This record gives sequence, structure tokens and C-alpha cells, in this order.
Amino acid sequence: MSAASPQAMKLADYRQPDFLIPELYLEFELHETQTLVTAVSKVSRQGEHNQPLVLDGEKLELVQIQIDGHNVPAKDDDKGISIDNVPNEFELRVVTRIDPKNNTSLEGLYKSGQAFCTQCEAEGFRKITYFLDRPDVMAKYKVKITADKQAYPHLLSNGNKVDQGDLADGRHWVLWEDPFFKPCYLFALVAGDFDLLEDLFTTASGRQVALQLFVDKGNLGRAGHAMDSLKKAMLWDEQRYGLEYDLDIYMIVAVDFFNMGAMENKGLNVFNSKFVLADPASATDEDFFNIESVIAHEYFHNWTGNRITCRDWFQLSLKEGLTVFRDQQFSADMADPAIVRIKQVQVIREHQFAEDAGPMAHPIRPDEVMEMNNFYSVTVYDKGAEVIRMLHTLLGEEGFRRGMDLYVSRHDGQAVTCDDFVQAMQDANSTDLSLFRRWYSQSGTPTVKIQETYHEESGEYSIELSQYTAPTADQKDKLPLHLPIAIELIDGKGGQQQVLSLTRESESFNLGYFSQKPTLGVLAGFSAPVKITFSHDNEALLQIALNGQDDFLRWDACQQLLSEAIHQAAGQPGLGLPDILSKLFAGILLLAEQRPALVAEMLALPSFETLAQQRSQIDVDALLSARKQLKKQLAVAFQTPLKDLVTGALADTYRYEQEQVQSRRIKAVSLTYLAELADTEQLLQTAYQHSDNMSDTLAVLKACQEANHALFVPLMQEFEAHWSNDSLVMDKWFALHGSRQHRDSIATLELLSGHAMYSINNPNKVRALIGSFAFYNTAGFHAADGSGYRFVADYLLKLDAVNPQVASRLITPMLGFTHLDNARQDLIVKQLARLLNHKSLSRDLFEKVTKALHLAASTDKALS
Ligand code: B3K
Ligand code: ZN
Repeated sequence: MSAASPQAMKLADYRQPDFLIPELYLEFELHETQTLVTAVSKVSRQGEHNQPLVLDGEKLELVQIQIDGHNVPAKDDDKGISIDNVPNEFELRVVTRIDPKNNTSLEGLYKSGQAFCTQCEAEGFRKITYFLDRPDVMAKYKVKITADKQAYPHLLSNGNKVDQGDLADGRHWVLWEDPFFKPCYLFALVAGDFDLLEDLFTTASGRQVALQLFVDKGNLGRAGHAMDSLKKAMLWDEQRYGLEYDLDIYMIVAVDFFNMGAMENKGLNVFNSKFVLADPASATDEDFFNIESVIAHEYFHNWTGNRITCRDWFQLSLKEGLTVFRDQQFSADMADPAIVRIKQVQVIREHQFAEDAGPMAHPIRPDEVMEMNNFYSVTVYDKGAEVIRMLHTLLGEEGFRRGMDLYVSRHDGQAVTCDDFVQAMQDANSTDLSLFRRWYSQSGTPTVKIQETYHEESGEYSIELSQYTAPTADQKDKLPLHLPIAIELIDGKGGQQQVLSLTRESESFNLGYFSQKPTLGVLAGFSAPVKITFSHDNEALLQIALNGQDDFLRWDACQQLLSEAIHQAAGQPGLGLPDILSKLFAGILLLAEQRPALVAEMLALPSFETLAQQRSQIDVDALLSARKQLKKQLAVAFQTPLKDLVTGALADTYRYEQEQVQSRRIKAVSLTYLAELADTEQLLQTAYQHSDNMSDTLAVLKACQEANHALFVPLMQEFEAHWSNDSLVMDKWFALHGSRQHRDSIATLELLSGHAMYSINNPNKVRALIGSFAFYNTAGFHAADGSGYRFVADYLLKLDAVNPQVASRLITPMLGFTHLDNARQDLIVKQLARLLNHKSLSRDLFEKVTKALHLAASTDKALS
């Protein structure tokens, strides 16, 4: 990648399209390696200019190109075609030949097992035909699909089926018409032989919508939860936002080969089967939860994404941040809101803060992009959702809804910007959000420092808040942001909450008069995606944990106490169990019956990734062993109540309902402690053998794995023998092996990448085995001899040639080097440099590797 290094695109260079295509007719002659695609577009020039028509196209064989029925000369390179001197209005006919079978990038038209399917977001449509592949070009589509009838009885595309017929040679065809304008990234085609689950939904205005869920043959029994989730999501969006579905049919297809979770194509969602298929025996509570949330997310896109789409890809958070926020609201209504919130905060703290601290730091609306697929990031999605949540906090539920209503009525059918969204919120609420807009252009994690003042005599209590955002890899200068800081004050009379609006670098707030200094809880509900610096004393944290009102703050107080103890023990190995933690655990365990879900989260130790983000420099080995040591100490000290939690009331037959989920969760957390003890083999065995569902089964395996318990290997063998033909379940088995901190990690990975169920071509397998190693096998990945880094780099080189998008996700842990010791930084930099030297590195990896090496060099930690 030297001579023709990929160039970055800049938001500042956005220009309206020179041509529009309001109508498109597509015809697909489906064949494994030689699919013929005919695209007939009505094209019209926009404005006064003489620019050529420049069409995007990649990996296409051009068969024919005509304007108004005449062949035209076209200049072709590996990025597209340019045609000079075109008329103002014309019909463009392009015929291309593509090879779905050998398309391992899973972008464009490809084969997933026996089925044909497509993935066009962000820029995959250009792998199907030459086109204006940008979201501000919107067309009405008609799509005709022809294929062998026996192998592909179902031929699907967006919109409504308007005609079909049989052909003499055993082939058949179907014609689809989508009445809505859409950008080409929402186009979809699926052809295959599926089992079909059907249902109906009647909208608030009384229209009947046919719901169709297509799954691989034999999987119908695992499709019910997804269908229920869809109906819940449709009803919720009507009730919460007044938004109804708009077509007569809504289809979801589950496929095994998919680069991410799912895709919101208009009327025809394509899903990773992991986010569709579930039954008690094979799926965990977490799987059930995720399916409900992803089904809802894609459904919610129909309004926030499809009806109102993005003007350009820099605006991705317009649809993703907003839709993640909406699915978060939905999940909070469906499950335990506090637990749902804690999970979201963990994603921000473990992954988004890490992104901000590394070479790929970017604002939720990036300014510069080399490969768009690299920006489907935790920043754009999850921090994007936090930004929407802050708007919701500042405007209140009603104000936010007013803003949404205005946004929808003003922009329905358009391709718009993040600014348009904020403007609608502002206009609907007659408020000034100009300062708030900085969240869209500024990257980095702000730190908010808190100083309390209490006047013994007057009883006056005030706090000073000051904010600071450190420079990030992409941006040196930072400005103060508009931060809603929700606080809770606990005094003798209980707790009270309020939201302070910090708009300057530093501001003081008088909080009233108190006979005694109250206890302050900061960032209730995690009201802003920031880090807090506030030196609480331990007793205050204990009080918040045990007596606070806000569940998030209670959990967070536990996390702070536990984190502090781990960091201390890392500096002083052999330290005993701190008194404060004995008090904390004793207090928490008393709440177990009343609040099982919250207690389970409160008992759980902070993850290594969370601990790592709390310090600018970490000692990997010391931190790992300190965490392990504390876990053992707590297990010893609290074994009796923990055992009671595990052996308590026998569960009913599995159902995915909150009370049961909570009791399974608290048992699972207790098991992770108990597995550290010498005498719990019988308990673990019994828990495994008696389990009638995947949640309980996996809880035992996970507990044994984390504790390096001798039972792990035999139980895993038993598990494999039982599930060896079930691809989705075997992914759990691969993940347990990949993340197991063990001295033979690399040998295990090498062995298992040759397993009959493993394939480098299937992203779920790669994520399960190699991904869980790189992301979660801290000891193995960060091995001091560099073997973990080398293994991942070797694998990336192979994977990049197969599927650059998946490779580019997998490199993430190698970008988090800034807080490692110099020796490890050097080892990582060496591997990154090796990757960069590779002659045909994808644009995806090239962007990340060059940025990482640049950051390493600029922080003076480069190759020495
Ligand atoms: N919009 C898709 C993601 C597409 C990713 C392209 N690399 C799924 C979603 O966010 O709903
Ligand atoms: Zn989305």
C-alpha cells in the first residue's frame, strides 16, 4: 500500500450530487459465479454544469453500457466509470456480471450457505452495479429476480411483490416494487430455500401487516421469540413515538454468514442468525435479550434511518445514535431498566473510552473517513446514543417527543444532517442548543472534577464542577461542552435528585442548607459520557451503595470501591481483604432477595477492560493477579451466603421472563466466586448436570473457565459432544476456549482453527474464537513475549484477504496500546509495522494501522 495509498474523504468537501436517479429498474439473473445484473436508471442533471456522469463501481465486469439505447464509451478504473457529455435527462442501462459465490467480503451480493443475499450499507451497492452509491441519491425501485425454482423457491426484495411466473427451464421469477424512495444502501435481495414463520400485526390505524420470518430449514422452533419481539417493537413505536409501519409486508431473513448483527433494508431486514434464533436449550438469557433489542433496533430504523436518512456517511450517527437510543428506551421498558443501563455504561467505559484514548478517536460525526465501514464504531453508535440521551435529559420526555415529531414531519422522505436533527429539537422547544452541538464535532472523553464546600456554621452546601477534555489523536484543541450532571444528595431524610447543567469550564452550584454535610452521588443514571474525578471517602461510597436511590449510582459506588481495592492490591501484592469490602458485601448480600438483579451486578467485579481505562498506565500482570486475588478473598469470606444463593429455591421450567432471568443471574455471579474455592467441585458438577437451559449451563462453564477449575476441560468435552452439530451453540464453545487465560492459549487457537465447525469465512466463528482471544483473553493476548500480538497479526494477514471488514474489527485490541508499558507497546508497534509492510493490505486495515503507527510515533513510543 505505498504508491496508491487510499485517500481520506472530508466532510468539509461535501457537494450535492451532479445527477439524480429518481427511478431504478433492476434485473438479476441469479447464478452461483456468473450473476447478470441489468440496471436501468432514469438520470437527470442537477443544476447548470458540464460535469461527466461518474458512477461508483468495484469488482464488476462491465457487459454493456448504454444511454437512451446507444452504447457509450466509458472510462473505467477500479473505482468506477466516468461518461462525458451526457444529456440533461436520459435513460442509463448498465449490464454487469458478478461472482456471488466467491465474494467472501460479504458485501454486495454473496452466498451465505445455500442462499443468495446482499449487504449494501455503507458502500456495497457499487459491488452489484455501477451507480451513484451515496445516500442522498434516492430512487423508487422495481426489482425482477430470476433463479432456479427448486434451489431458490423464495425470491425476495424490498417493498411489495407485484408479479411472478415460471419459466420453461426450471427457473422462475418474481417482480418486487418498493413505493418509497430510498438510497441504494437500503436495497436488498435474498434468494433461497427457507422455513417460513408467518404472523400478522394490525397497526394503530387499522392496517394489516404481514410479518414473515425466514430461517434455515429445521429452525422454525427457534424463531418464535424473534417474531414476538418484532410485534412488541411495532407496538412500542406506535405508543411511544406515534410511528406506524408503512408497507403491507415486513420480512426478516436469518443467515449464517453476516458481517455484523443485522441490516435494516426497507421491508426486508437481513439478520445474522445469532440475533434471530433462540430456544431455552440453546440460547442464554443474554441471547434472548439481544434478539429483542436488535429486532427492535432494525425495526425502529424504518423511521429513523429509512424514511429519514443520512445526507452523507459523515452523518451516520443521525440514524445510528438515535436508533440505538430508541432501542435502549425499548429495552428499558421490556426488562429491568437499571440493569439495562448498567450494561450500556459498561460498553461506554470499556470500549468507547478506549476508542477515545487510541488512534481511531473521532467525534460522533467524523470529519474525515478513509473507509466508511471503520466508522460503524462504539463512538458513532453508543456515544451517539448518549448524546441523544443528554438531549432527552435536557428537554425532558415531552420536549424530546415534540422535537421528534417536528423532525419527522419536517424531514420525512429526505436525506438530512445531524444539524437538521438538533435544529428540529431546538425549534420544537424554543431553546438554544448551539453549545450542545459541540458534541457532534468534538472527540474525546471529558473529565469532570468535583469539589465540595460545606459551611459548618451556616449549613450551606455547594459544589464546584469543572470540565477538561484531554487532546485526542485526531484533535488537539478542546472546548467546554454542555454537560447535564445529574446528582443525588443523601442526608438523614433520604435522597433527592436534580440535574445541574454545566456549560462552562467551571461553575459553582449552591445546593441548599443542611444540618450535616450530605453525601453526594454524582452522575446519576450516567447522565453524561464522562469520567468523574471526586475523592469520595469509602464510607460515603458505602452509604451510596447501600442506601442510595439511583440504582446506577449504587452499582457505580460498588465498582469504585472494588476498583480501588484492586488497583491498591496491584501495587501491594498480598494485601488482605479490605474491611470496607467486607462491610459492602455483607450489606449487599442482605438485599439479594429483594433486588436480585441489582445485587448480581453489584457483586460482579469490574472487568479488566474497565480497570484498564481508569489509569493512564497499567501493569497488566499485576492488575490481573490483583483482581484474581480479590475474587478469591471475597469467595472465602462470603462462601456461605454465596452457596445459599446457588442452592436456593429450585427454578421453574425455563421461561424468558424477568424474575427468572434475575434469579439465574445472581446464581451465575455467585458461581464465579465459588469456583475459586477448593471444595466446590460437587456444587459445580450438580449445577451443570441439573441445568435444563443454556443460561445455567454456560454460567457453570464460565465460572470454571475464569477460575481455571479442573472441571473446565471435562465439561467442555461433554458440551462439545452434545452440541457438535449446532453451529450457533458451538460459537459459545469456541468463545470459552478463546477467552480462557491459560498458558497454552496459542496452541489451543491453532488447534481449534482447524476444527470441523470452524471457518475463517464465517465472521461468527472468527469473532467467537479469535475475537474473544484478542478482546478478552488478557493474559494470552498481552503475553510478555509478544506471542499474542504476533498470533493476532498473523491471523489478520490471512483474514484481511478474505474479509477486510471483519479483520478491521479484530484489530481493535491492538490499538489500545497507549496505557501499556513500553515493552508491550514496542511489541505491538512491531506487529503493526509488519502489517503495514504487507503489499495488498485492505483500505480498512490501512486506515487503522497508519493511524496507530502515527500515534505511537507522536507519543514517542515508536520503534526504538
Ligand atoms: N445499519 C447496519 C450496519 C451496517 C454496517 C456496515 N458496515 C446495522 C444497524 O446499525 O442497524
Ligand atoms: Zn442501526
